[in-house]
Amino acid sequence: MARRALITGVTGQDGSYLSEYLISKGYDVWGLMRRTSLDPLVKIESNVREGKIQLLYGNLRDSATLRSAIEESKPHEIYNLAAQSDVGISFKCPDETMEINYYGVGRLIHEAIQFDPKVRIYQASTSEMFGSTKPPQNEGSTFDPVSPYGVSKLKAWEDFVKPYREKHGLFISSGILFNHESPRRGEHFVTRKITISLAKIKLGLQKDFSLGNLEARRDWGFAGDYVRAMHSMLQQKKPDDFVISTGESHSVRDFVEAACRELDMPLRWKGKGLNEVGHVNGKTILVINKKFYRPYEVDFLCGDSRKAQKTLGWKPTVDFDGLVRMMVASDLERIKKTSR
Ligand code: F7E
Repeated sequence: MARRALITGVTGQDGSYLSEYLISKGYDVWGLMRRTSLDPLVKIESNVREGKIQLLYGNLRDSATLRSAIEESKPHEIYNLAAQSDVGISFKCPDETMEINYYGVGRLIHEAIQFDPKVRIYQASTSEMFGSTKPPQNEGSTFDPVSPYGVSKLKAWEDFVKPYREKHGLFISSGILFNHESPRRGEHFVTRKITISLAKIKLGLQKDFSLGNLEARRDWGFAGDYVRAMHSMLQQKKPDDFVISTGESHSVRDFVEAACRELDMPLRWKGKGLNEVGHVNGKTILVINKKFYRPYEVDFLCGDSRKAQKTLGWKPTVDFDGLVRMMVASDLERIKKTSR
């Protein structure tokens, strides 16, 4: 009999890659999605059409919907990928962030174990939990979040994941995932904002764009690699926490420069701080806007994923340059097609 997985947040970047990976492994995949007025299915459309993902309407804010989704899908494994995942927005909407990322986790775990205490649960933790802790960050590092998003994820781990696992013997693993990107990344995250804007500028469809802090450093990996680690965590003998990262850290500025190189755009920087601009062939293509700065910033993330490499046998297959190349090529191609 096929194993059954229920994925919350199935319509997002990670949900789409994970559902494809689990389908390729012979799973029956069920996805929980929120009702919204937009069409959120673009990333998983063909698998839904072909009946490879069964969709259930539900919401981490609503226990009754979680209960019925779990009763219907009867999962062996639950992957909790749904979240208010925008760190910048979390400063503006701290209550909503907490409601989904903290209370939502409590509701889901509670309903899941009522249904079957042996169900295996994956919780999406995040490098934002490390906050201002110095790199390299690993499972033994101190957590010191600086955003409502980081706090909500850390609280969920402290109050639900760790105690349910250690005191009640439940199988709940958490992946402390560092930034993971792809051509399917949401358009408001910095990497995708850069690749879309530069592709449009290259094609003459846009003049310039704005960014905030160029000096923040992130450990950016490929989301397609990271979902393999999520699955592997639930196949282990014991539940645990694992850092998933590439071990390579770059600044936002480095990302802009690498994307410009891919597009053969000779970028020059001029000025300083809020007055800095990026020029290409004498034209300003990039300006700094205070509005994209955060009240508190995580300055430097670089993960040490040796535990995952040793225990899960997991390794990333895409490095920084490969990731930038993949994202730039995909946006350039897509925008060329749609602007014809
Ligand atoms: O920002 C800086 C910004 O929004 C990256 C989420 O998936 O990864 C993600 O969180 C950096 C920050 O991702 C702009 O200040 C500059 O330093 O792409 P981001 P994030 O905040 O690191 C973690 C692991 C998660 O768990 C989260 O859910 O880029 N930055 N200028 C900008 N960021 C944005 N979004 N827009 C700008 O214009």
